[in-house]
Amino acid sequence: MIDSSAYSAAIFDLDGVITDTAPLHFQAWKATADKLGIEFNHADNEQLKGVDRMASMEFILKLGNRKVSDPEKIALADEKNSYYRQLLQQLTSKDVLPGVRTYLQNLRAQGIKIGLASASRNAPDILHALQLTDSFDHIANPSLARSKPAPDIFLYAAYGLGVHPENCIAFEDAVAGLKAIKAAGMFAVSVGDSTLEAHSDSHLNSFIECC
Ligand code: B16
Ligand code: MG
Repeated sequence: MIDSSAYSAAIFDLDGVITDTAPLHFQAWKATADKLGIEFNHADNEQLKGVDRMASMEFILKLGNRKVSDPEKIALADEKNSYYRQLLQQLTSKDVLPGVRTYLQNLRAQGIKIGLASASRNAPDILHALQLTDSFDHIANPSLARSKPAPDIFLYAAYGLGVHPENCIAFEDAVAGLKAIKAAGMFAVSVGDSTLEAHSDSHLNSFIECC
């Protein structure tokens, strides 16, 4: 059981914690990989959780032992993002993962500040589609942050909330993200796959356990 009342702020990763966009990322990256003639499967997609867009593009090119120019790489990543954003149009408030909405309401009722620390540049639009924008006090901007496992995005979220990192609890579904939380000096909670427990201070299979 997580005792969030011991903290002044709770910071959340988005993809895999608040909602599951991994299948949509997979569909869009698969289209890019197919176009390049590169084999790309679900296990490969798992490696991309918490990894930012350009690093994901580079991972796929490396998978196929392919080299392309920088402008071509950017064009391919932009094309993937356009397709991903089309797929995001199917997201609704029903796609919030079980227990999350109630947990966010409980945190707010306890006066605990709520922040978002996602690598996704699409995060504000995803929160809007999920009808969760008003549940967050601050959304950290990933564009100036070094990628997870660097602590930057979690530190930006804490700064935006005006809370010292050691008074923050943070939730993640990816190893790189859990490393980022620990590097930021926060209490790390892994969500989902039980193998993540090795990298966190506490584990939740689902937020249903908090309701
Ligand atoms: P975008 P998170 C991450 O979000 C996803 O896990 C990862 O698969 C994705 O490549 C990354 O966002 C960037 O997303 O292309 O939308 O900017 O888990 O940090 O919330
Ligand atoms: Mg994630």
